[in-house]
Amino acid sequence: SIEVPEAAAPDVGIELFQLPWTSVAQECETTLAPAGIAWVLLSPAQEHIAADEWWASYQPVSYQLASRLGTRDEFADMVQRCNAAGVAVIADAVINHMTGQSEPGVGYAGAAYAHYDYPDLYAESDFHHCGLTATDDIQLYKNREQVQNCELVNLADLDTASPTVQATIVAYLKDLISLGVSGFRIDAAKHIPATDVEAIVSQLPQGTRIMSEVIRGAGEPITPDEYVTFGEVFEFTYARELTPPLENGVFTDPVLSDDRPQQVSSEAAIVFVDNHDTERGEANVTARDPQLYVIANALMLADDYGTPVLYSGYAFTDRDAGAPTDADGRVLEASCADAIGPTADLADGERTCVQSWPAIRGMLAFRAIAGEVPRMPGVDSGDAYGFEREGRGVIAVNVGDDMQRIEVPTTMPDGAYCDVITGGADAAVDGGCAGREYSISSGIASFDLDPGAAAAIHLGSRR
Ligand code: AAO
Repeated sequence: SIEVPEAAAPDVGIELFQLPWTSVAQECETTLAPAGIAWVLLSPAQEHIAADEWWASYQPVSYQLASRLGTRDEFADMVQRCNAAGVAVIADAVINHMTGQSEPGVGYAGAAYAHYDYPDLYAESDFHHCGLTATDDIQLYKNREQVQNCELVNLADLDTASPTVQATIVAYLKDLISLGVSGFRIDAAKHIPATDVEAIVSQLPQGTRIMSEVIRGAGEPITPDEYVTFGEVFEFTYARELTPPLENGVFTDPVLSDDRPQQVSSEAAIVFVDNHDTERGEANVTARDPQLYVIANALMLADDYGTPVLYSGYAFTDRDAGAPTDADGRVLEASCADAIGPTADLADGERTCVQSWPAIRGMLAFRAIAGEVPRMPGVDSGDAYGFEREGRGVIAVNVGDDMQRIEVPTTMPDGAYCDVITGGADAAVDGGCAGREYSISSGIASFDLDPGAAAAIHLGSRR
């Protein structure tokens, strides 16, 4: 018999986009913890403008925890329950700006505001008025001063160098930490000088996890690399390199390439196939194409670069459409406990529930067994591609329109193995396989793959 290595501690996160706190708590207990997901990224928790679009969340009106996603009590209860289940909570910190509303208004939870006036929080002098463009809006991403001092799509831009602004932001973040939050996604971090983010972060308890959203843009002066001295960054280049081969069948092997020059170090990188912005924008592979989406996520989870964050959103035809709400505008609860996707035709507003897909759960189990061993050079065979995590697991995918055979050299023991893509986390059952079966013989793992199929086997999935 062969020895199965101990499963590595979970490291993968998941963005539960626009999911109410009561449902997040339930997911932590019923789907995330059982799947071996380490942390959950929330949508913003603070009070926002009263509007139906999902992006209302990104226009803060006050720092009360009162939003369409739930109350302060519900938030506090959710964080406790997630922590108790072993799932850390990462809050989305919208601290670059307040609203983009030119007219005064009243927020979702009743706070009155004007564009540059948020009573008890910020006044006119706390905001930038860059004076560099006609509208004070960012026009040129190649200009650092514009990106960091002008307004992102009319959103009132906080002067984050100001000590009083920093103190207000720090108090808000500390309030979230006091409720048990482990860290923050820093929204629009590119628009906040790295030195300001660092000054804010340095006032938080040590060990607070920081993930800066800095979209790497061609020819732009501000890069994610400026933000890695005090935390992690979302590495947008990863999906841009991962997904085109899934459409054109031309794979370039990252192991054989020059050290992934367009990417931050593996320790600093949060990687993803898509997120709530890119599924409405640049992403060419999303849950709308379930086969390719499984392949992309499987390759990411099998990789030895970065910390993956999965994305669990909802179907839409209108990119602005918010998640379904009740008459008061509260987002409806949803559960993924019984979802066994992927499903090609979800109705608008229905959740994708990737955390419950057997293929995703199977790959999380694969990743736990692969642990820290390196990714070996890939094998190309027509429109199929595969690679080994040395001695621990092998993955192979077929992105073409024809059946494809691919043979991947491996140091795993010869024998019969159960596929975790079709069989899920518990692929090997009662001497048989829950899904498909593949074999390794004379150090070669062989896969006959249908068009659009993926397969993955690991030391723990031996039949
Ligand atoms: C809404 C309305 C606006 C209105 C505004 C105020 O849509 O018309 O003016 O309210 O009333 C979200 C929504 C916005 C929404 C906003 C506020 O997406 O539509 O505006 O809430 O409600 C930039 C930032 C990045 C930001 C991204 C959307 O750098 O930080 O824009 N993402 C975060 C959130 C996002 C949120 C906000 C920030 C605001 O994740 O959900 O907005 O809190 C280039 C640059 C990027 C730049 C994009 C913008 O990217 O590099 O930095 O992101 O352009 O288009 C290729 C290129 C790449 C390029 C990319 C674009 O890949 O290589 O360089 O394409 O996709």
